[in-house]
Amino acid sequence: LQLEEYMRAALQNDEFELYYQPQVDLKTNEITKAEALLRWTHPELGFVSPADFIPIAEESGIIIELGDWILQEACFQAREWHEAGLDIRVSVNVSSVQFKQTNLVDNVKNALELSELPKHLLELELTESAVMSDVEDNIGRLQMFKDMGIRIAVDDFGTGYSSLSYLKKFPIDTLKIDRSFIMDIDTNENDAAIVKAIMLLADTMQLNVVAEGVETLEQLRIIDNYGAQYIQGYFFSRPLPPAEFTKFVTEEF
Ligand code: G
Ligand code: G
Ligand code: MN
Ligand code: NA
Repeated sequence: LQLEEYMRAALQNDEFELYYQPQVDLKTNEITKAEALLRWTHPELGFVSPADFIPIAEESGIIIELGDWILQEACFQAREWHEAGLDIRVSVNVSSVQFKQTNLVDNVKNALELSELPKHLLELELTESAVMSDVEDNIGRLQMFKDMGIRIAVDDFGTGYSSLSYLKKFPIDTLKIDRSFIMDIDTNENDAAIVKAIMLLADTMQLNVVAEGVETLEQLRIIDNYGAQYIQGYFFSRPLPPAEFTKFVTEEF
């Protein structure tokens, strides 16, 4: 309950920040996309992990207001990069609670209008489990975003219960392979087989694949060998504050 109050205050006091983790395109060796990741430093508690406070934000409903802030902030940042000649598509995590909310389409439209961000530079990231509950409703919901020209990625792919027959009905663009499958890919044959299977599936369905959580050169080599195009992970970069992200993309990478 205390954390709940702290979160409400944090929204008022601008304690939240977005960091951005680059996704590298191995084909072009360029960074054209970034995942926005929420960071919170409380004046007394210090750094609080989103893994700890997002569930509370969801239970309390604060995620609606917080989610709106995240969307707007990410759109403004991407628009700033766009203005500077840096076209970075920003991928925003949308909680299942936010996704079920009927206002989400309006809020997304609003964020795009206020920021004047070209629509193709926004991607929404939904977990596999969020997408796979209420399948028929979600197909309609996702189609509304598609019709607006926004991209959709399925996060944590492989950890939920994807019915493959449904997957092909979903108007989505990208599968993000969960990092639990990448972690031991060099030693665990099952994980390697799962990653290969996901990539084959994505290829057939003409979806992009992002391999998440690539930390080592060995993991990168294996994934590259499987034909993976997009890589996100500490091997290239941790999530960075906006100014450091700009520097990384333009000077260091
Ligand atoms: O960035 P990090 O690994 O600390 O994130 C931990 C968890 O919090 C991840 O599951 C991630 O998806 C979630 N998370 C981080 N930022 C956001 C955000 O902006 N919105 C939502 N809904 N979840 C987020
Ligand atoms: O659940 P979601 O996929 O949105 O969460 C992404 C989280 O994974 C972020 O919190 C990010 O900090 C974390 N992350 C990104 N790359 C790596 C990595 O290479 N290793 C580890 N351990 N975590 C990572
Ligand atoms: Mn994500
Ligand atoms: Na993930």
